[in-house]
Amino acid sequence: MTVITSGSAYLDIDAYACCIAYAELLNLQGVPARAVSSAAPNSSVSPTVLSWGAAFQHYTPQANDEFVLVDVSDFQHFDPLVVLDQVVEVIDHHPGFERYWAERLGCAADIRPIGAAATLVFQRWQAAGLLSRISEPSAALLATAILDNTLNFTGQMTTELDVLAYELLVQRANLAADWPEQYFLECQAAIEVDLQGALAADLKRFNPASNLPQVFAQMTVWDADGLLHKHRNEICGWMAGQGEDWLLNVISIRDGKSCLLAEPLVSQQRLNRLLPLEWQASVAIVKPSMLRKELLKLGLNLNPV
Ligand SMILES: [Mn+2]
Repeated sequence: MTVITSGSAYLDIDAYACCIAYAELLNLQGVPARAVSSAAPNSSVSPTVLSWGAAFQHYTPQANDEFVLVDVSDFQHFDPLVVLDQVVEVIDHHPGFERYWAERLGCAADIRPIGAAATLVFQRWQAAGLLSRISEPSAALLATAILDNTLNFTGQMTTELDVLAYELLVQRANLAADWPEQYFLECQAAIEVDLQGALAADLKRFNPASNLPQVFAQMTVWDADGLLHKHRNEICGWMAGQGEDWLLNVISIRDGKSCLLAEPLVSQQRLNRLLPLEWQASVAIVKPSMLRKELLKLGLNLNPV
């Protein structure tokens, strides 16, 4: 049996889609395969996505199982059910472990900088000439994973290949024209139901040498202005409880911007050294949106005074 699986902490929509759609392709090609995971989906696997009924399968380990890793290549972070020596293929878009896997697996390691791992799985379907036979749920999952991981095609890792894959997949997926908006609104609703959980789930701590605020949270929503209007007090209260130097980066898909929320003056001053910002009521707008890892790059490149 070939087991298609991903990371250990949680499944985002990209990992979720890749497992299911790649297992379907292998089965169609006569290779017995299952999508298996010990991890739970996170808020990017929205209620509508779950309603499509594509599911992971039960798994009883057998000695000669082979493993395919999707959307993960860091061997400290993959699902505990994986037997490292029995990994036969890796499909991923996270940097850092390309050489390790290339030496181990040769061309069976497909790790490339691209918006979504789902785009790489789409390319497998296309190369096999089987795209006309992909199921509706698998096409919809891969398309939604591309939307999410590319921040609706505004993220810096987005490529032409992601755009093309999405165009071809939506034709097979029977998705509504306003699906991107509906999807990101659903994710926002899930965040708003458990705001503190969402803040905690994507919070990183930096030391002062990074030139970033020491507590740095990030979230992706449809409408950042709406979120901040409704929940600003709760957010500020919770963030202040994490430290005296903090920032929340709210990525707003609707308008392709980042809202940086930082109440402490020291945090605003740190950010002012990285890029020109205008603060109004502790919020500064950055357009186009920026990811935390892009701000980190600015901080690390800053020469100490
Ligand atoms: Mn991904």
